Amino acid sequence: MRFLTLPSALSLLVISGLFGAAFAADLTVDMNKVTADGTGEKLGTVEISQKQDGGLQFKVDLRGIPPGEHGFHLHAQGDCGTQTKDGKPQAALAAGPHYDPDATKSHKGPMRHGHKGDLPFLTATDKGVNVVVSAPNLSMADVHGRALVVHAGGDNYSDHPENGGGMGRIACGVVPKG
Ligand SMILES: [Cu+2]
Repeated sequence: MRFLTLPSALSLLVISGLFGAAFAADLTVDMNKVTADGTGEKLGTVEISQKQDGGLQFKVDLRGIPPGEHGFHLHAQGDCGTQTKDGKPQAALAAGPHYDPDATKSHKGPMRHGHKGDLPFLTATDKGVNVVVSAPNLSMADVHGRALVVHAGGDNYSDHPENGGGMGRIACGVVPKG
């Protein structure tokens, strides 16, 4: 057995310290199933952290999500309640539209200048979703008191079809106020 020299032991400590800082969640959001009947069981969590090089990181851990691609966005209102549209109750419609503080009215995905709340779409396997995604345009001040929403359909990062094709809302979580 070979012992670590003092300098290499110290550099290991520094490296683990850096990783600790990079992956420590600043905020944890509980995500619940949403249907036209209202809010259902907890499906998992999203841990949000500030990235060292700017932007935010979202560690998404969800079960009970159908396999395939799902649109994922920050919506403007911190409310996952049902709201009626065209005479029918709609899951989590109270979360409002995609967060769009610059009023671009344009859905372009996380890397371009449109809705600031556009996040990378999630890909679920038969085990659910367990990924880390980044949004370079967002800061912690943007997310507080808003809602994270997962959609039934995918996201092509354009306005055709509307909002990238995500359709209905299947999971939702209110981001705590700071
Ligand atoms: Cu959305």
